[in-house]
Amino acid sequence: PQPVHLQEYAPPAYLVDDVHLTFRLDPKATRVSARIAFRPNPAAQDRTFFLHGEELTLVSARIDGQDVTPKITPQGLTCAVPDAPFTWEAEVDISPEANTALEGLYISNGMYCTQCEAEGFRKISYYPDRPDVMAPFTVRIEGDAPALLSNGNPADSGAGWAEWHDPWPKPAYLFALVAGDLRAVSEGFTTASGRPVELNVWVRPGDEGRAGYALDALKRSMRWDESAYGREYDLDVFNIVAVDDFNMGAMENKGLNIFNSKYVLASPETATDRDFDLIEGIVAHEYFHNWTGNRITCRDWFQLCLKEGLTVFRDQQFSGDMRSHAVKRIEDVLQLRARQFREDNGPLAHPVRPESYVEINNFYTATVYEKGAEVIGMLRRLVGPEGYRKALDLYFDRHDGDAATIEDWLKVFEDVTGRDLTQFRRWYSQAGTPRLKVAEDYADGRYTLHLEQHTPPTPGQPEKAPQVIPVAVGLLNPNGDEVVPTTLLEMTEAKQSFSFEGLAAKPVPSLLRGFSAPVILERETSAEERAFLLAHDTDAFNKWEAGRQLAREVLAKMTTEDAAPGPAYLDALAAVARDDTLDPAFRALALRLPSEDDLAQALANSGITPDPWEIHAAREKLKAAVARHLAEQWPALYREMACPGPYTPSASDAGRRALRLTALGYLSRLDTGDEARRLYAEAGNMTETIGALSTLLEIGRGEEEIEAFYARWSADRLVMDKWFALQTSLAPPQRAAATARALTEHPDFDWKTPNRFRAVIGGLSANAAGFHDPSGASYELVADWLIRLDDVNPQTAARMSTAFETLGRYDASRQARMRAALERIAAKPGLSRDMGEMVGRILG
Ligand code: DPP
Ligand code: ZN
Repeated sequence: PQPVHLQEYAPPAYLVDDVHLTFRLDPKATRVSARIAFRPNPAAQDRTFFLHGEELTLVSARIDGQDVTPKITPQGLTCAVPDAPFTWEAEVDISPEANTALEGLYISNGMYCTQCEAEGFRKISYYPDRPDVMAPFTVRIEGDAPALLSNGNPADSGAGWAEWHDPWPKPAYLFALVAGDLRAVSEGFTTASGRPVELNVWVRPGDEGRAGYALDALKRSMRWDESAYGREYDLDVFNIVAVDDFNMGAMENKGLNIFNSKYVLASPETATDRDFDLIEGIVAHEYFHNWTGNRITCRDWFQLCLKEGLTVFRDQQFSGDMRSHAVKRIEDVLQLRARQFREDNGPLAHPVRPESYVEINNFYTATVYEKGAEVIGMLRRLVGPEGYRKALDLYFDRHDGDAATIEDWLKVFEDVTGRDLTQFRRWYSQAGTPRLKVAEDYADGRYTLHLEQHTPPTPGQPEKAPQVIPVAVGLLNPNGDEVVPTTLLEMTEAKQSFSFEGLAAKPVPSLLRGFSAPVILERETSAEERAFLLAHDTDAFNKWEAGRQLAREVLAKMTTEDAAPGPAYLDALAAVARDDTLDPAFRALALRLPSEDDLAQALANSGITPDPWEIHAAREKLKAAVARHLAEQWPALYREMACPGPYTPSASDAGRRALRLTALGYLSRLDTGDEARRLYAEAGNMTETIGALSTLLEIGRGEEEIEAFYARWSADRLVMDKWFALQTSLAPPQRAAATARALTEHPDFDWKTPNRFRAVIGGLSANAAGFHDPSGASYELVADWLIRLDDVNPQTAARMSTAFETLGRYDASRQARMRAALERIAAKPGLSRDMGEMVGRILG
């Protein structure tokens, strides 16, 4: 398959003024009739009339009422058309039941549902399926389900049919249809200017009791977007639907968001604090797309970060406002490093705005989303909150109704602030994580930081130019007092120095406060200085970061030299554990060790070949050492952090539970799991149940509890996903492959459901030591299942091939085995375009 290039963008030959669709629903043969008003696009050179269409059976086609015979290919059709506005009518048959790829119209648990982003609409109707063709849609659904839903406002309905009208012009990827036996959990909302809106969360009968939190998160998101961005909702209804079979997290279809049920349904008994947190963030994310994505959409798929980076940034701000900014920032950076830095430093590295792709579904990545959000955070830091708000106001004003580009986006910042963003644009075009090397000197009251930036080569980009790096810095004196508050240094050169005058003593710098740029800081410093910052830094992120760096260095030494953990680290940790002036959620984060994959990444970055089994062993040893060093504190902390009263998912209670469960984790290294077993037996909510169970699994116990959990929850699909994922992700390295294999033979392993597949196979890939079993058993198992899934659901299969993206880090023997597994996938007859591209890029 040929790649598509950003450079080759050409405007659409025909524009659409109006779309009418009628669906006569049937599992095997749904008839879709389309009536579309086209007109030649004056801005286009080309006059070829081409409509995308895949896996459609054309029944009839007419232009202005006259039958026509289009020329059909597997990708779409062409037809001779008038050189003037005309009406196109076509009927096609499609088979939702046969659609296992979950793209287009498909059936999940007897319910009809769609997913059109990025290019699924072409499996529903012949259409110019590209985001720069926007039109109002009217949709009629005929079927015998209690709920018949589409985008926009309800227009009319009767027994067995319903009509919807969406007045806002939209691209086809935002089309949605849902039909099934669904119940609405509803509430009213009035926008700032007084528009009444009906909010509905649609769930399967029996799930009504689990929709409340999503509804509440939706109302808070709507209010927040009004006050933080001045953006109001623009239809009479807002529908959210929960569906069990879904490739992604959720989808922002206009007025009809469709969610993976995992990110909607929650009750204290079945969902963890983490689930509640994710539901809040994802409901907000999809809602915020109404302006950043829907009202202003993307010109083409290369501009995906225009809507995703911005919307992630917005949902991060929202969650920070709802909870704690410090904790949210730490969690976001943890994710960024775990997923995006990993991607950016391997064979799949690509710019935030990619310049070519074979299959766009492969570019819904951590780089486009999370690094895309970091780039916006940097912009905001550079222009300040007021400049940012003004630029956004202009963006909404100037581009409402447009399919826009990154150039449009940056131009509003230039126009509002007068800043030249030419160099800043490199953040969109250069892949790879910049390294920022720091040296310093001090003499006569003058302290100078010498900064040097360098970005390693990435596929297709051997040379990199210097980027604009906002470096937020504060200085502390040796007593721990802050002598220079946070100052923003703007680095633009490859090498640059910044001085601070009038300092009485050599200060301790706190660099890259708040993680002010997505870079890797390289600075030689002592464990004592890190411990000092962990104790004294006023910047919460850097306080945590100091502890993290310390832990990483201790772990690296333990892994490569078999050294014992030094007192600087253990004492600093003890101080954090004891400090009840600190937010419990922050303490929990500070007391947790870096993940095994984080350490592998750090070792690889410093030129050492990581051995996942040695890392695992060292981390276990460190856990035991921390457990012993603070032996007296864990039981007390565990007791004190118990939440009185009934469960609430509030940030403060969740923080206490997180600290309590962290204490339990260490405690269990000393009491062989007695306390965890007690908690498992008594737990009144899923957070504690999972906390106790994972603690037991981590120390190689919990067999009885795993059985009991199954007996209690086997009828609950979302809870069972947890049961599967825990076992594969926490299996001891030697047993991981066998555990996963056994679970794939379990009668409840519904492998065609993406959530279940991800729980088992994704759980194994997330078990760093288990996945990198030196025998290659896990590589083989994952490859077998990716090959199998590829026939059924290429999008999900391809996404999960990223398990192999770290190939280059490891020893020759592991590399050879990973390579063999990938080559076996590559050789599969009929390999999908999705998987072909991924495996090809990973193999290089
Ligand atoms: N656009 C969706 C989201 O990021 C993903 N398909 O919310
Ligand atoms: Zn999104």
